[in-house]
Amino acid sequence: MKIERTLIRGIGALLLFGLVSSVSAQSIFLTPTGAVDNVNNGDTVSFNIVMDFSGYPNGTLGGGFDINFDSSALQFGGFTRLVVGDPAFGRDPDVFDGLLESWALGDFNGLPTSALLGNVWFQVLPTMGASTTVSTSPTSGVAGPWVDGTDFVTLIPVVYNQITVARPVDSDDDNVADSDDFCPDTAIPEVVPTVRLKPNRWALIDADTNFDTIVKGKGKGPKRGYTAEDTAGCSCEQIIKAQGLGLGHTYHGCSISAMDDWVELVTP
Ligand SMILES: [Ca+2]
Ligand SMILES: [Ca+2]
Repeated sequence: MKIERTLIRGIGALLLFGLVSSVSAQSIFLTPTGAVDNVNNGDTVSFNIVMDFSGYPNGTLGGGFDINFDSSALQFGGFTRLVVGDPAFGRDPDVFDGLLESWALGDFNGLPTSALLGNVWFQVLPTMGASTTVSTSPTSGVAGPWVDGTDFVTLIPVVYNQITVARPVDSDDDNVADSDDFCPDTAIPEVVPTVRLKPNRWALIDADTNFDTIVKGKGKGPKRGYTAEDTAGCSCEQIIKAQGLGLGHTYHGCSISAMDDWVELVTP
């Protein structure tokens, strides 16, 4: 049911945005059903597969294509193939490592000029780097190239596409994605404290994104801690600036109340 709803939403989106008619050359293309530029481990990325031969007056008898992905970045989840044209011509792709080979369709009466062919989905693996791609391409397998719908001989040039799937960008490397980061250009370690860190005061004084403090004598230390994630990507010096805090914080680190106020401010 979920897949069907996704497909129906996909059709609606295509009609709404006129994507089908905006592609001039004959094409078999992927269109993501959700955002693919901000993915994390375990996320599902899903693509509708669309054919658009509206620019080819003779129509097509049919043909096939492949879908390519990097299996070290994406775990193949599954596919749904819709029946388009003569069901006897339709063919499920063979699933290989990094390849769905020879997804095919055809009809002696001609295929529709534009159609949603189905959906394919993957899961983001921890081994994925900053980005990866999923693409359609001419088939390397048993399904043939795209053939003219009138003479059944002429091969039709077809355009394929490639979609980039990317992790969130964290420009200042503070472990908070740009889209969630209240403070760009965070320096770690930061210049605060300019004198020395005091007990119950906080700053990013080493290379990690956990706020540091000191424990006085044999004290137990504060039963708390803050990360750059808690502060929405802001260091003590950036909190001081944003809140207009006094010099004491600059000299000795941000107080617990300054930290708590800020965390509350930035927590949705
Ligand atoms: Ca960041
Ligand atoms: Ca930041």
